[in-house]
Amino acid sequence: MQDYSVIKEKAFEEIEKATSSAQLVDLRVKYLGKTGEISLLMKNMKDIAPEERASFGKVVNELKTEVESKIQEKDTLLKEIEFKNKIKAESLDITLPGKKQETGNLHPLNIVKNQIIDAFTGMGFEVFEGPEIELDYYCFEALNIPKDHPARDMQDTFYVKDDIVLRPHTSPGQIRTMENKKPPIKILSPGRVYRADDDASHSPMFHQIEGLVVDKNVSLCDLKGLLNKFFKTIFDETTEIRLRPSYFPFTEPSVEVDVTCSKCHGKGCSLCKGTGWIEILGAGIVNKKVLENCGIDSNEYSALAFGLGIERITMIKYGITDIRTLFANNVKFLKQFERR
Ligand code: FA5
Repeated sequence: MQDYSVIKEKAFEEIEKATSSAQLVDLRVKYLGKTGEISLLMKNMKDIAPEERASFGKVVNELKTEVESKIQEKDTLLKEIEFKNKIKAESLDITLPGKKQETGNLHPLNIVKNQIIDAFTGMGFEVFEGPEIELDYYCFEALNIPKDHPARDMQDTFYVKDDIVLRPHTSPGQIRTMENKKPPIKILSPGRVYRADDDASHSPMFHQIEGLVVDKNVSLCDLKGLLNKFFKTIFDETTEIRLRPSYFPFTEPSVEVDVTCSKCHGKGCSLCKGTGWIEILGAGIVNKKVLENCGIDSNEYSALAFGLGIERITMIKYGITDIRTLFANNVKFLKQFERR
């Protein structure tokens, strides 16, 4: 009986002190296993007086049950603690700052291209995009620039083959449209163009937008009115334009169009080299020969055309002084154009 209470006290104390389920497994073996201390008590049965054996057996069995349920109780408690610790270790710390998702934004050239297209589609123009690798015929011949014409040097063209080029302007869009559409025509032809040209204001790859209007009685007045409205929309209401005589083989008369400097508003500054004006595009009344090349009766119809450089307008709008910054992919530079 004495052994009994000593074992019980010791077992309970050790179970109480256990800090893991693994320790409890060891304690179960130590007390209740085949050769465990309580199981060994049973082996003393033969030394017990026969009349006491029944009560001895009962007491040992009770001890077994008590130790077993004590282990069970502690095991449940430890498992609960272990589970809580595991959850705690795996839980998310929602106070940590999140990972920022970087978002892209439109390139300034695309922002301005969209603004230009919006301004013209608002005046009834449709958009037509032609190929960048173009036949010599559409870039030159059909535009009244024959093979031996000195104007071919004007473009500094990249030749792919004798009769295939990287288009040096978007004017082939005029021809491709007039070949496929009957007047009245009002189209814009935006896209990349290529020239062997490279300095702070000229890039070997740049973007133009060609405009073409074919209808009855189209005149230089229509051209001036159209461009006047356009530049007031794209810059601001105070912007004025002026037309200077120029030369393009595909227009007659041809003009160079200037706008009042957006920085000094005509007073003269470094941007406009003191003149108050900035040259912005080439335009004119489409040469009758070009209309005839496309099967359009030049006695019935006349046409106006213009070709503007998107880079130039973007540089003026945002005060960019070197065209190369538009193509350097400097994220800090590009982020300035993020829409807020
Ligand atoms: C032409 O390309 C004519 N096709 C425009 C035209 C269309 C005239 C229809 C008449 C009728 P020009 O070579 O001037 O014209 O170029 C037009 C514009 O493209 C220029 O005003 C300028 O803004 C831009 N540009 C020309 N070369 C470059 C270059 N290397 N880099 C960036 N922009 C350029």
